Amino acid sequence: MPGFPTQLPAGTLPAYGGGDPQPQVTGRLIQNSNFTSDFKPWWVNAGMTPKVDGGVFCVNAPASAKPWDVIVGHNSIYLPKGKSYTFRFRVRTSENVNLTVQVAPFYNPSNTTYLVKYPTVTSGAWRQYEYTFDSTFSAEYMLSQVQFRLGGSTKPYEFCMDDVTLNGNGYVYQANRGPAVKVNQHGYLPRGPKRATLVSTATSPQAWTLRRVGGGTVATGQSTPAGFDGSAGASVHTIDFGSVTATGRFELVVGGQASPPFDIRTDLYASLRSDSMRFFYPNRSGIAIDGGIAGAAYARPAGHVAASPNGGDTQVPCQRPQSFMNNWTCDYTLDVTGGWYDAGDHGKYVVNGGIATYQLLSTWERAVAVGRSGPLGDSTLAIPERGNGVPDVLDEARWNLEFMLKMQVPAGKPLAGMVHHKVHDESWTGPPTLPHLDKKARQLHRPSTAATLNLAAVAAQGARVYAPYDAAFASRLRAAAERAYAAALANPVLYAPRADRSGGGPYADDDVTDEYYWAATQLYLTTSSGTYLTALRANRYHNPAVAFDQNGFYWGSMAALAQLDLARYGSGLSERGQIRTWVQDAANRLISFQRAERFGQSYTPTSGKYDWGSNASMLNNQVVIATAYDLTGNVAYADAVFEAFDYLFGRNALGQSYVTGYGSNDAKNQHSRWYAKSFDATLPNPPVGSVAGGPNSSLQDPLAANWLHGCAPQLCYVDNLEAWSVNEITINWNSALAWVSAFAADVAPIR
Ligand SMILES: [Ca+2]
Ligand SMILES: [Ca+2]
Ligand SMILES: [Ca+2]
Repeated sequence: MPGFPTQLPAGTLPAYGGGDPQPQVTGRLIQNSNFTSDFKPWWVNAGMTPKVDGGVFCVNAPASAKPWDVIVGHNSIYLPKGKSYTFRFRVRTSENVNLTVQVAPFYNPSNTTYLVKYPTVTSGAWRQYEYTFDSTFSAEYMLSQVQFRLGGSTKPYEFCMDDVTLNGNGYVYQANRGPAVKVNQHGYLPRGPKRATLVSTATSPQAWTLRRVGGGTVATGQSTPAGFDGSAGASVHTIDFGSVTATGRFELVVGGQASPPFDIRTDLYASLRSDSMRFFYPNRSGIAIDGGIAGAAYARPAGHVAASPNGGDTQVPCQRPQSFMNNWTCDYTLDVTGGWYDAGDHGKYVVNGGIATYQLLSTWERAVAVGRSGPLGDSTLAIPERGNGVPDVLDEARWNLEFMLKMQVPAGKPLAGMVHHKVHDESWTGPPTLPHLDKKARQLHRPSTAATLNLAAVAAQGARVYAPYDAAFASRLRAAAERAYAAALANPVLYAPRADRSGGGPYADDDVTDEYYWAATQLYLTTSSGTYLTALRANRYHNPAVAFDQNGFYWGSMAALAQLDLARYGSGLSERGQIRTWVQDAANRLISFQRAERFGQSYTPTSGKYDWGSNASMLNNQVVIATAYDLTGNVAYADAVFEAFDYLFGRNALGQSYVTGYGSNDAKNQHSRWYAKSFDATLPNPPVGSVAGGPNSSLQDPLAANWLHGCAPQLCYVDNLEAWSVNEITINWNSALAWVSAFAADVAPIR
């Protein structure tokens, strides 16, 4: 075997915390019963403002027609089936009123209730109530909600409550982690690395057998005890069966327990190269999705076009003045139809659209550079632009690049040349909501320096990539890129506020030095202009060991991508040799951590906590390592990329494959308003090839916070649509999967 990279730094792992999840249910079905300081997580409608005073929750309920016109509610209550509950509370009202009190499913199209009572409350004094009910549904658990319906009173009145408790058993989630032998459920390459991880407290080596599914033994060996793994919260052994080169379908057996089956074959990644791009077409905005192309289950009318309930994205006004952005607004509307929906909602964001578009273009640019562009050419993807003479990956990327161009502020207007940060609904919708049924008003958000530099970078890259296919488009892109870059220089610190999060994520980024580096790099690579060369050389990221971060690059941290492209394509740079060394050093460092990890993961977060989208961080680290392979031909880098796929395809503490349609226990209930089969059986799961964000130690959604509290990093995941902080899908994560899959498909046959 050719040599491993030499002089690896020591791969010291961080102190991973946590262990088995400890569901936070006992006594906490109502998370705020006493109102000692705050009213959250209770919510209200009808424009009311709750106040907590003297340990009591109060609101002024307006006069209204129907009980449900005025509601005080509490979400995120997970009830198991077949249990008994007692609901107690005290209320005081300033008028005699009839209340409706109910416990019901959160998603409740048929108006089911487990408890519904209509107490008549006499004004003035505190009244105590107590009701019992049973959870009589057939599902294993139900996400439920408590409501006090205060509407239907002819007079406005004050409603106060306290000591609100719901006693009974909460739902206790227990993951089925599958067999103790964790393998890459998709498969291994005949000549690639082949390792598995055994979860076991045994201190001595354990005998393993590799056998053909339905056949005989192919190899045997002994595991290597590897100690306690903090990322998994468990003691583990590693198993190396790399000497096996036989092809077929196999299982690995330890102590009589068989792993999930897996393949050993060379063409493992050929289908993933195109499947990983299936996510984009059904996520397009502004075009009807053709079931004959995307698959019948994905057919839907065009979203956010003129015929849409909210008028779509044809004439979108600016956000109404908000204090957190100095009351900025504008006097124009823009047609910002098209583009991709960012994730499982209907928002369209320039910064994560930017990295996603860039990564698709980069997939193509790399393939051309290494002489393997054929499998990404025309008529290779399931998109409407098959057969138009243009490589399909460029057709798909153009759908979003055209949208990004539309987000640029027109000439003659304030901040002309800058780019609006995002467009989305004024408040959040809930799942399921298909794009063409979205009723909420759309708004353009204030331009940002980050979004402007994203357009500069991606349009500059596009100008060289599209030039052989559409010279007019290429020159339009170059002009937009130069105009954006100049506008960013004139408005260098216009940051997106963190508070701008109603109806869409803020995508805040207060360091745009890396975006300047990326934009100057792309403009230089396209134009060869000394102006951009001087700018990129002056950037603080143009130095050893600062552009790369072991946590992985992402939409807010782009310096690594600039340096990878300078290493590949910066042939005019006198320092290109040094830059290539910087890339290799970054890859070597990642590999040193990967070898210290016990599940093959190319992700070792400095904090010891897995981030939101940890799988994408892992994939983006694979991009760095893959680039080192392209620069050097050292097969150790290719093998590190392949081994990192082990983790993503099931060699992890949960035995979970994170790519839909790949592996026997694959993620398929990712958070989405239209790939929402678990909410509505007539809707599909996400397309084959969709990667879930994956374990996230911070558990920001209510389901994950309830079910997974205390989890070791790898255990902070559940394949549930409601668990959006661990199970999202996004364009900028699937673009990473697409890039690495194309690399793997190219390199696997020559490994
Ligand atoms: Ca109280
Ligand atoms: Ca095409
Ligand atoms: Ca940044």
